[in-house]
Amino acid sequence: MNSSKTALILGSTGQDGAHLASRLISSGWKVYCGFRRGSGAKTWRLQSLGVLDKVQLVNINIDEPFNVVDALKSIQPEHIYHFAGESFVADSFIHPVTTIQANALGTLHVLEAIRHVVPTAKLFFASSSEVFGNAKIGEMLNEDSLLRPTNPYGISKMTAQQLVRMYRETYNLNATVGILFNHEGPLRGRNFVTRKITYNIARLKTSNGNAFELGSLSASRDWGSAEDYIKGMVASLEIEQADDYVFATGKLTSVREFLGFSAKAVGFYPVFEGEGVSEICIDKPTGRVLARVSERYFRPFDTSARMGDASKLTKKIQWQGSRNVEKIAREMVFVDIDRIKKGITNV
Ligand code: F7E
Repeated sequence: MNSSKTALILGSTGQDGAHLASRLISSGWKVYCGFRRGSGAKTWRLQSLGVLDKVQLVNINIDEPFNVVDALKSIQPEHIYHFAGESFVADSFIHPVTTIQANALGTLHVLEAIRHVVPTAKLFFASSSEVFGNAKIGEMLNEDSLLRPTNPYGISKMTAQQLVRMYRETYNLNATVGILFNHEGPLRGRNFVTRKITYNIARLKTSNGNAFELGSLSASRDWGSAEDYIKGMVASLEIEQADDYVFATGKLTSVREFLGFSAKAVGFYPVFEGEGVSEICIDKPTGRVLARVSERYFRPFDTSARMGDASKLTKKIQWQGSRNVEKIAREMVFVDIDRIKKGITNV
């Protein structure tokens, strides 16, 4: 038990923040959950994991440098996990300035505050596989792969992760970078494609509702489990020396396949007909249309399929995922069915 240790999670109202808070609480940490004013209502994730009344909620806006300084002065955390900022890639094309400000400048504020207030604290910074942009087909990406982001979000994360490395090398901060490939679970927001699919499949299974719309079904991602990745993040901060680590499964799955897994899990028999924007997913025995493609969800430029090589992390902490993508889809769709049955519609 680490009963005397204090952790601060910046950006605690999202999927990762909630899983992390729960994990740290169960290991005896005192946990401060930073959230930005306006996201106060999003404590449903902490609540659903049963930790809302066990953590200290604290209003921290990383856009405000002195707000971070004051928070660190009063909390004096030993471990800081930085998840705060913008996370929806598609929106970053619409809000490039906000994205760069929140993710790049916000991270700089966090680093400066740590350097001046708690220079011996350990930091975990959640970066993203979007820093790699369009990698070569079949290339396994690792900590030394070329960074060539192709959207404002990727550029903001690349800038932030380079700042973290710089503060590690220049000011000797114990700052670790996690380069996280997509990671999913029932606490994902509905704007991300996996949860959009499982929520809608659950809705169609439990009602006579209409088909839903998706963007490119051929888009592929290296999808892992959020809970598994959180386990790895916590373990990575237990390593004495800070470093960079890729979190990934090394396997690609298309949106079409993820839709297939989710639909099959609840007893549909999904088949795909047509091509491109005319492609539809049908439940074969009933002929019911489950999903259609709509150009509305195409991105100005979608990052190509990328796979990560997590062997450095695996070697260091014997880390490995406990769920494959089919299992993740199954777990997510059944949680969504359960929520609908209980009348929980606002998450
Ligand atoms: O899209 C395609 C879409 O929005 C996945 C974030 O955690 O991982 C996440 O970013 C793929 C893309 O995640 C729809 O075009 C098709 O190819 O779930 P997503 P993302 O953009 O990969 C990275 C590593 C992060 O760091 C981010 O913070 O699915 N897709 N149809 C769709 N995507 C959405 N959202 N909606 C659709 O209807």
